[in-house]
This record gives sequence, C-alpha cells and structure tokens, in this order.
Amino acid sequence: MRVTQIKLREIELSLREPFVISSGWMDVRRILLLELEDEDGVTSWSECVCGSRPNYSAETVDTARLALREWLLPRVLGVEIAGPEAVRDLLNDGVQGHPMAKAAIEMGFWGLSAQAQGVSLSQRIGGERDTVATGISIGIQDSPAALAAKAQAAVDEGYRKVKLKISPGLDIDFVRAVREALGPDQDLAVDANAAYTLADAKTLAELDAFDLIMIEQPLAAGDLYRHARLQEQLNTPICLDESIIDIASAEDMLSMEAGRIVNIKPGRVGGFLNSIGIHDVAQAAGVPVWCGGMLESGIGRAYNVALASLPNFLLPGDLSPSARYWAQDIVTPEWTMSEDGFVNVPRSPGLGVEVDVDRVESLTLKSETFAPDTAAV
Ligand code: OSB
Ligand code: MG
Repeated sequence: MRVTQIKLREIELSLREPFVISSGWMDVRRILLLELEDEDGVTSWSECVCGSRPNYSAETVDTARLALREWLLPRVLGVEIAGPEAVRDLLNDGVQGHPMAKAAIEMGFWGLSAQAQGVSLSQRIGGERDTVATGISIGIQDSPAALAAKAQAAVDEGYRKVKLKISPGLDIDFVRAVREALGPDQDLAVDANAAYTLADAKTLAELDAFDLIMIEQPLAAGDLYRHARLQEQLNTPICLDESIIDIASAEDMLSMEAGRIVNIKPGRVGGFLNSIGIHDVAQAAGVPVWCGGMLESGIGRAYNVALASLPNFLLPGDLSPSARYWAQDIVTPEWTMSEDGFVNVPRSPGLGVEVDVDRVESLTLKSETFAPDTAAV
C-alpha cells in the first residue's frame, strides 16, 4: 500500500462532564485526527489519543503534532509499504518514544487496509466477537454519596463493569459507599493512575474487603518490580495500564507476576501490532486482557471496539457509547450500548462508522496536509 496524503487536524470537543483522575483532569478534549489517502483515492481516519497535559503519559497533543510532522509522517508518505504489519518497525527505526503519535499512523494504516480490502476492521485483525461487553470509568467525585449515585445510575443503564477512579485519601470510604449501594454481585474495579507507593500497601490491602475484580495501576508506570511485591500482599488482582508499553513489558509483567490482568490501550502501546502481540502473550499465559479508553471520539472508539473483538478480551472494556462523553459525536451512527451493556462490532468495511466531515470541519482548530517529500502543503 502507498499513502500519498495525510491531513492532520486538531479538533476540540467538550466533554459533557469534567473527568477527574488522580493525576489530573479534563473538560475539553483536544484531539488530533489523521485522514489518510492512498494512491487509489481510498481514505480512512484515525485518532491520536494524547491528552493536552502530560499527566497520564509524557506525550501531549503538542508533542505528538511535532513528532508526526517532523519525524513520523515523512517515514510513511509516498512509501510502498507491504501492509499495516510493517508500519510499527518503520516508525520505530531511529525514533524513540512517541507511542501515541506512532499509533495514530499505524492504526490509520490498519483502517485504510480494511477499507481497501472491503472488510471490517475487526475482520482485518482476526476479531471473533459480534458484540463487546462495556464498562464505565467514573472519575473522582466530591463525596462517597455522589460517587455511589453515579455508579448506581451506570448499573441502571446496563454497564457490565463499574470502575472507580481513586487517589490517596479518596479511596476506602468512596469504594465502601459504592459497594454498599450496588450490592455484592456487581463487578467493581478501581483505577489509581499510579498515585500510590509501596508504602501504601496496607491501605491498598484494605480494599480486599470490597471484593474488587481488580486494582488498576496502583504504582508508578516503571514500577513492575514493586507491583510484583505489592501483588504478593493483596488478594485483589492488579491490572496494569500505564506500565504496559510494548510486548516486552507485558512479558516482564507476566514473568514477574506483577499483575494478573492487562489493560490494552492501542495508543499507549504504539498501535495494533503491539496490541495484538500483548493480547497473544497474555492469552498464552492464561491472563485476561480488556480494552482501556482515553476518552476517544467515535473514530478512536472504532479501533478500540474492533480490537476488543479479539478472543482474549475477556473483561468489559472502557468502551462507553458516544453519549456518555459528548453532546454530539463526530461519527454516524454514533456508538450506542444495548440495555444489557454491549456495543456492536461493525461488520461493514473499514471503521464501520462514517465521519461527519462537516462537523469535524466546524470543530477544527488547525489543519495541515502532508504529502511525500514536502513540508505541509
Ligand atoms: O487510566 O484508564 C485510564 C482516561 C484518560 C486517561 C486515563 C484513563 C482514562 C479512563 C477513561 O479511564 C476511560 C474511557 O475512555 O471511558
Ligand atoms: Mg487506567
């Protein structure tokens, strides 16, 4: 395949409610979108999942734009590439880091390849499910009672898993209130976004009393060794998010027993090839994975839903429908969830949703078009 033009846009979408996690918060989502076009005029879209501040990961919208423009887009533009499987190594050669910027390109190639072949993105990667189970990730609230009310509303909407953001001091009382409100049978998880240290092991062990299905990323991203030490002290399975950046880190987690569940976000790990590789090593080890979210627009969501159709995605993903995030999404149809908490995996070619280009244009703050051997044209 040969991509002859890529249009890079930055749009701004307002979240319906601010989203607060231990490391920061977001109310307006700045999103980079890529529109790729190949030599036959086939087009597809992809999304870069960075935030606007470096609280979840080092990358931001602005660093990703720089990396895309200066180092990454020139690697792929006008070049004959065997297929999306070849893009990861092409982008990694001589460029350290910037996984979310790389993923936006690499995933764009998967979407374009599916579109060109006339198959769905899920089919293109070997997905097997027609529907994917959906959980909700609820940000930090002002009080335990407010959080319990939100959690109850989510269960009433049909969500199959409820994940609560926690932070030191905003943890035990909040989780207790939710467990009491939802009863013992509801699948409940917490996500600390790396806010604790091993010195907090006692507090984290208190969470065992609430029968959580996992504690996501309690410690710092680089702390695989300490996660292994912490897991020895907890009954609750640790799930790693920020720590898993590639296939090797997933293998290290598995061999060190630094956790028992993996959150895969394709942006965080540099794209689909690594996501599939992590899926495969986890599956071989008997460790379940699930698809995390980065408050994506309907474009990024198409990739996450397709990925979650792979067989070892055994737990509900953070794949809420469009209306949870936005007054209006940028795709049609919008993503919806059934009353029992499932999202359909599209079977139509490519992403399976149409991009509302007029709406994208109206939300665009900046755009640049790149072609082979040119700066922005
Ligand atoms: O840690 O999973 C996370 C959003 C932004 C940054 C980090 C995380 C999240 C979420 C959102 O939990 C999940 C979603 O997209 O619904
Ligand atoms: Mg997380």
